[in-house]
Amino acid sequence: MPVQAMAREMRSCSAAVRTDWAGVLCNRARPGRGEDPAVGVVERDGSSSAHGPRRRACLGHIALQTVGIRQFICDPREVLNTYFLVATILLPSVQRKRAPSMSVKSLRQTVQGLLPSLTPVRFVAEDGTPVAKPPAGYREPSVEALRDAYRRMVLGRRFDTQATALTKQGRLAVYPSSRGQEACQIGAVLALRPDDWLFPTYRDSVALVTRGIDPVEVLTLLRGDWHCGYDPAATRVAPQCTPLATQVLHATGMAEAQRRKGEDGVAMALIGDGATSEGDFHEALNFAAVLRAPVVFFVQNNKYAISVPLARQTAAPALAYKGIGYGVRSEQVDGNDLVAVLSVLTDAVAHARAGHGPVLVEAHTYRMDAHTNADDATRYRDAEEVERWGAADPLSRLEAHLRARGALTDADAATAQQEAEALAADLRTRMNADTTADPMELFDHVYAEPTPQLLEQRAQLADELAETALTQED
Ligand SMILES: Cc1ncc(C[n+]2csc(CCOP(=O)(O)OP(=O)(O)O)c2C)c(N)n1
Ligand SMILES: [Mg+2]
Repeated sequence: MPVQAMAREMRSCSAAVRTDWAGVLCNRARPGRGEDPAVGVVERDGSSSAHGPRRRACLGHIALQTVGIRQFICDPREVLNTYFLVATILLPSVQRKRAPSMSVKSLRQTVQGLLPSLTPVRFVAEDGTPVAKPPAGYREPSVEALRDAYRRMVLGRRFDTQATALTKQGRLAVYPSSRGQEACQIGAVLALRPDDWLFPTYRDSVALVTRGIDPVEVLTLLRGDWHCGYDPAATRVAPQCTPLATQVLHATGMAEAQRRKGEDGVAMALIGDGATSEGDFHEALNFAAVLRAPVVFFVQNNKYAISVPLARQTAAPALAYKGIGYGVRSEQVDGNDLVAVLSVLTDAVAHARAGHGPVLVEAHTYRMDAHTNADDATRYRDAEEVERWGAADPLSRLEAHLRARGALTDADAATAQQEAEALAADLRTRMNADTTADPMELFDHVYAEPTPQLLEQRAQLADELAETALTQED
């Protein structure tokens, strides 16, 4: 029966019969099989069941479950959309990608192509000297790119210390410092094109400043006076994400959407070491690999998830190995070596942009400050460890490297410092001004249609504000 005729019939059916129709549609999507309403029925709540002699769900049904399509039974148009999705997109791609059985040789090649290097990729040693043997397969960024990165690192570090100071003055509710992670923050942004997407976490404010977002707008969320200070669509930077790992799925979805629209944009998700234990991280990797979505997962392994050290978070030899089980090409890099981070991420972005699929990069770095200003890190790590990592500081390393190459003078360093001081002074001035936010805006844009509870709370706040205004008048 043609699909349009099915839709006409379904409109006049009861919900129970529509449920069966969905099963028929799923079943029809099964390649090489005829219609059989007794097989593979999707229940109204989205769960699966099978009727009849063959008690197994059909391929179309499995595909639907795989892409997370549930609750599609009640509206015939949704059923049709789903039918088209399965029949025209998913099944052909499943059939196309079904791997013929691999020879041991090609299996070995495939696995080797996914594996990260045994030790983190590094170009520059801690004292700024180039490593004896430059990593094979990676291109060193130009001196101009490194000089630009240095300037941005100086600005980023000054922004970070100023933001921490603002928490002490009560001008910022909370600030998660990324001191020590500047090579990651800046390397990530410099590897992207302006039309690529960035999906940051709460710790990635320096990356946002590097992307060119006004520092006051960057801090708006952490100031607590508006939902997101900047325009994600204009900047192609998603709001900073606090629920761990959710942004990794968003990035994958955005990357896949760009691919389907025929655009060559890439999405990069920034993520912490602890968040790689979240289910969302694994789902995103799996989806991205199956769909070959142009997304780069950039893990900043700063050795702690608040107070939980890495050794209590994972038994993996390195977090980069989490990619290969899903078929995601993976790499690990010295996260305090800007030269290496920029080189590896530029390569990863190019790989994703060329349609070769997602890449997972783990950067080995260290969170020099506490988790946030509200945390006391001395309770769970010793000063000796912090001091050891201080010697691997990414900013002084790049500076020493550039000076040794004759690519940075005292005057250049002083100019960058002056610019950083001006940025900090401007940030102080503007953050010290009282905000003009309307408290009633708190309820806007939460849901498309506000819930009764939200309306009640809104009314309560309006009453309280009106009472306060009256008291102040008296
Ligand atoms: C889903 C979820 N669970 C728990 C938390 C609480 N939480 C906030 S930050 C954090 C630690 C995350 O560590 P990591 O991923 O290593 O990132 P880092 O803070 O080190 O950058 C936790 C557990 C959260 N925000 N979201
Ligand atoms: Mg961490």
